[in-house]
Amino acid sequence: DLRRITRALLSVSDKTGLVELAKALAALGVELVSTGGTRKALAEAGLAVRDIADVTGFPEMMDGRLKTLHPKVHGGLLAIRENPEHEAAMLAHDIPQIDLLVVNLYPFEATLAKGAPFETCVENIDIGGPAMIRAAAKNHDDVAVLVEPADYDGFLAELSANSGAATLATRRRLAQKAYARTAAYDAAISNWLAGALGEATPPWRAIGGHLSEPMRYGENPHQSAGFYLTGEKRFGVATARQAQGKQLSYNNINDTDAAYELVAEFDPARTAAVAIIKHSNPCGVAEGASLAEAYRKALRCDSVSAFGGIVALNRKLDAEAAREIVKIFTEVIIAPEADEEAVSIIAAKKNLRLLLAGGLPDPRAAGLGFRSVAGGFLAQSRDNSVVDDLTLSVVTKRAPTEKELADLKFAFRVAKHVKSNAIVYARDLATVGVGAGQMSRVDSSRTAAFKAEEAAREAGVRESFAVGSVVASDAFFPFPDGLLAAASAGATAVIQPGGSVNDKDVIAAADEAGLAMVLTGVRHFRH
Ligand code: 93A
Repeated sequence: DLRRITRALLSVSDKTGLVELAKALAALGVELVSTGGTRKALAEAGLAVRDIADVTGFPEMMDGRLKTLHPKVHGGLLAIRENPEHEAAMLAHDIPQIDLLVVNLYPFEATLAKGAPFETCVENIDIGGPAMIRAAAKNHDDVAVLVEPADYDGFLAELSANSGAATLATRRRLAQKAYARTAAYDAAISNWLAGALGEATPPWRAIGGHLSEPMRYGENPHQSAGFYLTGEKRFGVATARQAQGKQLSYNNINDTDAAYELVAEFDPARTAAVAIIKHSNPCGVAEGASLAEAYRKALRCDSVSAFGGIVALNRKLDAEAAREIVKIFTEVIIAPEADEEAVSIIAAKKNLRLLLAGGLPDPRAAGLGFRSVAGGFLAQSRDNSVVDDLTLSVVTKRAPTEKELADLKFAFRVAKHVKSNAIVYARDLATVGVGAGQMSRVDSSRTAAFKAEEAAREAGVRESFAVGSVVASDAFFPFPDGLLAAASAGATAVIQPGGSVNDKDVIAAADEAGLAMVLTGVRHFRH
């Protein structure tokens, strides 16, 4: 299934990596053919390159609208190599075989983003480029197509490994990518025109989205799945660079996102923070003087569940933290960056995936979230409320101490990222018990208190970690029972949205139990 590349047609707007690619191709004995601007760039670099006009026998015309739209070009891309009839047609009409197409399109999206006038946007609609891309991709049995400079190096590596030939697997993968590109390109043009016509673009259309990678399966092996990118300007799992490890699964991506969005709530300029996630819920979150300290504190919350978890860090991964993390089995690590020593420590664990996101997603950013329902889907704006921006009102006789207040804010920050009903016990800027996803808030309180006892037992400490803790609830306590469960577990202060018709009773119960309670006025349901 190998196809040797003998002739390449290069026609690119984005000339990144072009000369390097062309030099490597020329060194492999590949003949280069190009359109005007691309040919000029290659000739200036001293490469021998044939003008496309020389192939078609037609000059470029109509402001470049006609460059490659010609049977000699499309014949060279579409002809089936081992088909006698196709071969005869090529001979009869002097059609040159093209084995590799390198195209990236007129920058329509970038022109639009710059706010260019209507006519300029129209002129930046590429016709010849997508036509060639689609032709080459259709004929991937014989032809390889590159639509993005990021793919040049990998492709060249394959050619050198196979004495100038590309494998069918690669040609097919590139074909899939090629159609994803032309589909996204046309979607951008159609959305823009819809907008110009005054038609409201539905939010999911405005976001667009193109397939980044087909996945081996979905949440379960009998489900198929794909990972789509929206092009939103956010640092996260979708745009992170994978420094090592095998392909991420559907569940890995979901959990890594949960982990990174959570840890991004902690400003790296203020503190180091670590979140450990299992099944999209945190089983440990902590702040610390260093990432290593934060990790140790987070791990203490539920070291059993942390096994096989996802670890997210809000600062550059350093060697000290890396050494702590590799002590137990972890699926994925995600951080903004990593230093060299940390990378080499992680490298010793072949299967551990390391993702470097380049930055943290802004928790205050606008954006959309989706959920499918039978026959449709729901869209809503992101929950971008951050506890630091809220006015916290003390409603009990006793106000929280400074230490309690710091822990309360910490706990509420975490509760936002726990499946409802969410109850989070925190002490010394670390979670000590998390109750997630229960149908009753009292059950979540009990679960969290139980987890705090377990954590203490694991650590060989007699007294539950809930003693001297604070507690956060993602939504109001409808009755005093949930609150009293927390008090009897040993919590001394409470943070919750408030707003129940029974607030008076709940506050009275808090006063009676000597609790300090603050209300946020904002709810963080997450179902
Ligand atoms: O105006 S086009 O739609 N007509 C064409 O026939 C054509 N052929 C290639 N645009 C066309 N292209 C595009 O020109 C390519 O997709 C590429 O983006 C660009 C490269 O032009 P140059 O080599 O002159 O810089």
